[in-house]
This record gives sequence, structure tokens and C-alpha cells, in this order.
Amino acid sequence: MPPPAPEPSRPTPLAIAPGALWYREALDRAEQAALLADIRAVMAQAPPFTPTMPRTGKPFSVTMTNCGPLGWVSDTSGYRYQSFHPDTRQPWPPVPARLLRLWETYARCPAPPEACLVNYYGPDARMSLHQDRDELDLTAPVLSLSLGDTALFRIGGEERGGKTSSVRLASGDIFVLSGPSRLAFHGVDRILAGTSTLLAEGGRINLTLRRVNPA
Ligand code: MD3
Ligand code: FE
Repeated sequence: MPPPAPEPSRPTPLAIAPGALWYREALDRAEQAALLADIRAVMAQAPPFTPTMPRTGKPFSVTMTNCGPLGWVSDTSGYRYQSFHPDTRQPWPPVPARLLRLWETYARCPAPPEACLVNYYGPDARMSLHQDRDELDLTAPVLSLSLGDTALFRIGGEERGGKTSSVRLASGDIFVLSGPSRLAFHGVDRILAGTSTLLAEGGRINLTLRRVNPA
């Protein structure tokens, strides 16, 4: 048996809820800029689209794109993961290597992520309280990386209407959701415009790395 590969070191997280680990200021400015350049390249290949609500067709205030073998989409037929961009019909671009390294360091999940959802929030965008349960494998962690303006993020429990707590997710913060928090209700109440200079156009990009299928 070969010796196990050494685990890359990571800062000590704050536990917001059981299984919800917040790594504040995990990435310095240079790392954030390098990740942003990787995501700009993804967006050039797979332009952000405006998803719509399944029943009503109401547009989201957030625009989205994806990289990885699978991407999350929403339209009048429903929420789902699919292997191609809904407008261009092209396969999603691969997950940049730098992001795969973050997954190895912070998610500590033996299987690679299958989907990386890229959300863009302009100054007035928000995301209402929801659960992420479109994945077949709900045991794998989800890793979130924030870039740009700070978000007022809210997280509750597994039941809608329960008590919630709020944290400000800033540029360079990493949030890992696993175990009991994987099915927690969560959302973004608002974006605090002008809190970061990372994005020239302002606003916020959030990346979520996910498994979809059991390994
Ligand atoms: C808690 N995105 O894409 S990231 C989403 O800031 C989403 O764009 C938010 O909710 C954003 O679905 C929040 C932090 C996050 C991501 C996934 C979670 C929190 C989560 C899954 C389960 C519980
Ligand atoms: Fe979510």
C-alpha cells in the first residue's frame, strides 16, 4: 500500500451550523484574481443565461452558467442537471484546475466535483430561501466560493420557517456544506454594493462545486 497523500493545509473554519464550515478570507487577492480570470474564460465559452422559475416562467435576478461534466439549469420544464448549455447546446467547459485544487483542499471528498454552478449577482440580485436537492447524491459536500461584493447570506435548518442566522460572505470566503447542513434552507438577502473592487463591473460571483451522482 502506498502511503496516503498528505492533506493540503487549510485555515481553521467557523462552524455556522452543524456541518456548515465558513473559511473566512481563505484566499488572498492574487488567488481571487487568478480564479476570476479562470471564471471569465468559462463565461466566454458558456455565456451566463437567465434561468426562469419552473411553473411561472418568472426570470431569476441572478444570471448563471456552469462548468464541469454537468450543469444546473432551470426553465419552464423544471430544475435539472444537464451536460450542455441551454442556449448554445455546447458541452459545459471543464472545471479549471485551480478550482479542482480548492475542492481537494477544502471539501476533502475523494470524488471530483461533477458540476460547478456560477451565479452572478448584480447589485439588486437576490436568491430566495431554498434547499439544494436536485442532486442524486446528497451525502457529498457542496463547496461555495465568493468573489466580488459581499453578500448577506442566510442559513436555516432543514425545515422552512425555522430559525435562521445571517453571515456576510465576502470575496475570498469559502463555505463548505456537509452532513446535517447539506439540506439546510439558505438564500442571499442582498448584495452590499461597493464592498469589493475585484469585479470591475461590480456585483458578486458565487461558485458552487457539487457532486450530482453517487461516486
Ligand atoms: C447551504 N447559492 O447556488 S452559496 C445555490 O451565494 C446557492 O450564490 C448561494 O444557494 C450563493 O444554490 C449560496 C452557499 C451555499 C451553497 C449550497 C448550499 C449554501 C448551501 C447547499 C446546502 C446548504
Ligand atoms: Fe443553494
